[in-house]
Amino acid sequence: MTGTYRISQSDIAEQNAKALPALQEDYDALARRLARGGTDIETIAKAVAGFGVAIPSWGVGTGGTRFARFAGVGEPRNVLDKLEDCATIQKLTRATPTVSLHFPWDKNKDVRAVRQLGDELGLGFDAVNSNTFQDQADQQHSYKFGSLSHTDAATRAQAVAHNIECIEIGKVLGSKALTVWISDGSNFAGQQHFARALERYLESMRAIYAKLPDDWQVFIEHKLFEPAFYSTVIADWGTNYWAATQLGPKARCLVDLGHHAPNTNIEMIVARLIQFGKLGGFHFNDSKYGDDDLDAGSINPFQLFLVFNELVDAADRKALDVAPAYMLDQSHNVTDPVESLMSSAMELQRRYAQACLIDRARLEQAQAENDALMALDTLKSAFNTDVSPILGMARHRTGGAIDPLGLYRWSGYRRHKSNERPAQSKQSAGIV
Ligand SMILES: [Mn+2]
Repeated sequence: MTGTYRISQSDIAEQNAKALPALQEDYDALARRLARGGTDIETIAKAVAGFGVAIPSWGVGTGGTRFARFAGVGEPRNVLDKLEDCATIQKLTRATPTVSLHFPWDKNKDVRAVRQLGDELGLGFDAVNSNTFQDQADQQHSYKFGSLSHTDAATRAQAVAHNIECIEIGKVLGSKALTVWISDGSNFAGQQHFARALERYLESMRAIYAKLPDDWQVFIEHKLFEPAFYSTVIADWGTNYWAATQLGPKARCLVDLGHHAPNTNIEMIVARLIQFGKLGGFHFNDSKYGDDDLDAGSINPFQLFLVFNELVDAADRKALDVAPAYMLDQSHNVTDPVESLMSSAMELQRRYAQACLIDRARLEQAQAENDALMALDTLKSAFNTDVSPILGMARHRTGGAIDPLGLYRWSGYRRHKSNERPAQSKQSAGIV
């Protein structure tokens, strides 16, 4: 069972009342400034209020590296505790209305009870994630040398069956998508036949695809390295696009920002996938070196802004036939996961709001005239605008906290949870 402590709406109202006068003053000043450029602040505030990103259930626990995991206090012990933390993030930020579950990590005897708690907490369920990158205690065949692309047919069949089971669980939850990431690949030149491995993958994916309900999608996630360090079967967006195209209209590509080589032009990958009608969604995070799973926008906020520039541009041009699914995918090793997830969700809102501020006519003109400097200046002037008052006002109007981090710390939520959730000795260790 979940704990009893919850941050109340009256706590939020009480704290917001103190912060509102200053917020209103800043909001009005920004409204006047934006109006000079012909932008109505209310339009942006409404867009921000409608923005939502899914919380990954694995994100509310303390992560870890290959070396160690340093457990936090009051960590969620099961999927129900995780939902409780996700609901807290949503209550304060109003930017995270859904949760993305991961199986078998989030397995519960009673899936309906999970759905019911979600309903009670006002949380929906985004894509379900399968896991064929580690062996479970009760499984017959090992994934040591791969899963959906394994050389052994029985191992592939087991991995396919697991993905189909995820779809079945997702149906009960009300999910509409399955995210598939495989760790399949090789560590030695010659270890794997590139073409045959990809063919085997596609055959497995076809079996999974055939079980997707009509209104579902499957998101394919590519990653260039790790845990396989020489080659991965779905290494890049090109392979991802090819696989999604082979499978059919319900298959789309998922872009995890950390799954590319450093300095890759991710915003252009996003633009390409939009143009080709195959962008499915995102796993937002940030990185300095590889798949670091750092908090979104903590290293390269401008890149995040440029990704949203492509998304807003596509939405304006009506180039998106389906709204991409936004999910966070981060590992929190040194921070309180609730705080990191709140701050990442708000970071996405910030870059989204700024992307909405871009003067598209001015940008288009600069592009037509090959005025490189003015093109960048158009982007930079939006990026340099402090949209904090818009974010705070959007939260206030939707019942969230003007200052989520401040309110969270003031509430002592983590302290309450550390009493309700005694530390468990059998916490899993290592990277997730
Ligand atoms: Mn990911």
